[in-house]
Amino acid sequence: MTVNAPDYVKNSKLIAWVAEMAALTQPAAIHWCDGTQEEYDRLCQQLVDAGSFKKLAKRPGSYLAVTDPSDVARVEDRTYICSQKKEDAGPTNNWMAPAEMRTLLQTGEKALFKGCMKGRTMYVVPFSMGPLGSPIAHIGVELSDSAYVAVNMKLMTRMGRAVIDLLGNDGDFVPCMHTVGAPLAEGEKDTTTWPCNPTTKYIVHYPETQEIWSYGSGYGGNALLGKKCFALRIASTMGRQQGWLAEHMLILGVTSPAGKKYHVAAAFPSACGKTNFAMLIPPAAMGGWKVTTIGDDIAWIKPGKDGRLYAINPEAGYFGVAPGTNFLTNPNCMKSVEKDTIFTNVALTDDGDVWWEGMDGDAPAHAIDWQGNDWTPAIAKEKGTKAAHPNSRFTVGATNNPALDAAWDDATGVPIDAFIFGGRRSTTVPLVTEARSWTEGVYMAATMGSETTAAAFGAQGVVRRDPFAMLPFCGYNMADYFQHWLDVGNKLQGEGAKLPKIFCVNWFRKGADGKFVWPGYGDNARVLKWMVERVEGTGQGEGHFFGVSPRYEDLDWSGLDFSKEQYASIINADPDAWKAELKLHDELFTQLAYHLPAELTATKQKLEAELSA
Ligand code: SAT
Ligand code: MN
Repeated sequence: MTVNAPDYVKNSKLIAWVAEMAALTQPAAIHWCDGTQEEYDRLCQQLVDAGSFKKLAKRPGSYLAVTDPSDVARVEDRTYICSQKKEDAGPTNNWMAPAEMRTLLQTGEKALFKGCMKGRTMYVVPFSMGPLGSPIAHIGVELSDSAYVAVNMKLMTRMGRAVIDLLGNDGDFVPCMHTVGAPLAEGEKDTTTWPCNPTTKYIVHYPETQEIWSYGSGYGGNALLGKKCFALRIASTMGRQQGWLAEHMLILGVTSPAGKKYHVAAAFPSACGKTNFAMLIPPAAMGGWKVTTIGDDIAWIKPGKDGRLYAINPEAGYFGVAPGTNFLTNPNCMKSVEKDTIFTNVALTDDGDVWWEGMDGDAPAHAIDWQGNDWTPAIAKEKGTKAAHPNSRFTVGATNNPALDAAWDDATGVPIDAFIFGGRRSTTVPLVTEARSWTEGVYMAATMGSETTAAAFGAQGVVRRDPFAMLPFCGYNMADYFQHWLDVGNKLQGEGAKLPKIFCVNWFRKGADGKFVWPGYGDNARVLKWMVERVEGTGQGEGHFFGVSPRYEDLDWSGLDFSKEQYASIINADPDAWKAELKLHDELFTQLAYHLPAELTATKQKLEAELSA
C-alpha cells in the first residue's frame, strides 16, 4: 500500500520504515499526525463517536476513557529487554534473545505483528522528547493503531509536523511500534470501546538497535512509548554510551524569599507522589518560598560545559494518578485538570463530571464506576468497590499547570543542585538524610526500597528493592547502571566540578496507630528548605552512621504544630532495624553480584562498621 506521506515529509528512512511496517501490519489506512489542535479535536470526536471517549460537560475540552479490566497498569512481567547477551539485561529484567523475539513478533509464521492492524488506522506519531532542537533532546516516531495513543501523545510530548521538519532529509529517530493487538476480520466493525488483547501482551526493547515493539495493551506506559519505553529504558542505554543520565525523576525549581533559585531532581517509584512534590505549594507561614515545576516523572541530565549537570523534562505533559489528588494534596494539579484533560478509569458523575476516591468534598450520591456499573456510597460500603481504579490517571499538557517553571521548555535545561531519592516505607528510613559523599549517595539510591503500589500489576504494599526508582525502567544491567552513576560523578569530580548533593527521604513513616506521622504534601517544603540551606552551606544537622539529618531545631516549623516527639519518631534510624535493613541490601547485592561495583560493597562494609561501633 502507498504510505500517503504528506509533501513535507522528506526523510527517506522514515518513509521506508512506515512502508515496511504497513506491509507487516496491514492497516486499513495510514494517518500522519501533524499535531494541530484541529487534528486533536477531530480524533477526540472520533473516539466519542466510537463510544471510547465521553465528553465531560463540567470540564471544557475534557474526556473520559475507560479501559478493558485487563488493561489498567504497566505489565512488568510482560516487559522485555532483548539485548544480544543476557547479562547485559541483568537479573532484574526479563530477557529473550533478539532473534527469538523477532520470530515471535515479526518474522515467524504466526508472528504477532503480521496483520495486527487489519481493519484499523495506523497513526504515524512523530515526537520530540525534550524541547525541539535541544542538544539534550531526542526524536522518536510511534506507529500505533490506537487513536487514544495519538491524542495522549499530543498532550504528553512535542508532537507533529515541527518534529518532521526537524528530522529533515536524514535525521535519526527511535522507531516505536505499537499495536493494541486486536485486528478486525474482513468487513468486521469494531464493537469494543477499548480495543486491546486481554491475553497476550509484549512490551519489548532492543537496546542495541534502539527499537521498541509493544503488543496488546493500550494503556499508559505500555502504549505511550515516548514515556517509560523510550525516555527511560532506551534512553538509559543511550546515556550509558554517551555519558549522561536518563532518570525516573521529577524536576523542580525552588526559590527562596531572598529570590535565590535552586533546582532539584527527585526519584520516587510510580504512584509515590512525584507529581504532588513537583507541584507543591510551600506553607505561607514559611514566608515566601516558591516551588515551580519543570517535570513530574522523567529527567534527562547531561553535563554542561561548566561541569554542572543540566536537566530537561523530555515530556510535555503529565500522566498522573487521580485517586488521592485534591485541593489539599495538590491544588496546582486540581487546577491543571479543570480543562483540556483526558481522564482514564475514573468515575463519571450524573452531571457530567469526573470523580475519584480522595477528591474534595462529599462523594457523589450516584456515579458510574470505571467498569461502567452503578456506584453509590452504599454500594461502595457494602461491596468495597472503588469508583475509580486505584491506578486511574489524568493526561494533561504541562502548560495547564499554574506552577509551571518559566524555564521548563528551555533547550539548555536547568542546573541541578540536589538529587533526592525516596521510597514508600512505613518504618526504618528517616524523614531525610544527606549523603556524605557521591558514593554514599549512590549507595543510598541503589539500595532504596519501597512498598509496591497499583501502578504495576501484582501484589501491593510489599517492600521491594527499587534502586533509583528505576527497577522497572532500566534498559540494561542494574549493576552496570550503578557503575555508570559512579563514573559520571567520578569524572565530573576529577574535572573539579561541584557535584549536586544527594539526599534520601521518606514521607511515609507510620505511627503505632497505622497512620502517617508526617503531614507531607506542602509541608515537604520544610525539608526542601533544609536541603537548600545545606547546599548554601548554612543548614545545620547531626551526623549518624548513614549520613546527616536535621535536628528538630534545624527545620522551619512556622505554621505547623508538630512536636519534638513526633519528629523523633520519623527521623530516627533505629540500629536494630538498620541491621535487618542491611541484610536486605545483601540480598540485592547477591542478586546483582555480576558487575556490582566494588565501591558499593566497600561502602556497605563501612556502614556496617559504623553501625556496630
Ligand atoms: O503507566 S506509566 O508508566 O505511564 C505510569 C507509571 O507507572 O509511572
Ligand atoms: Mn513514573
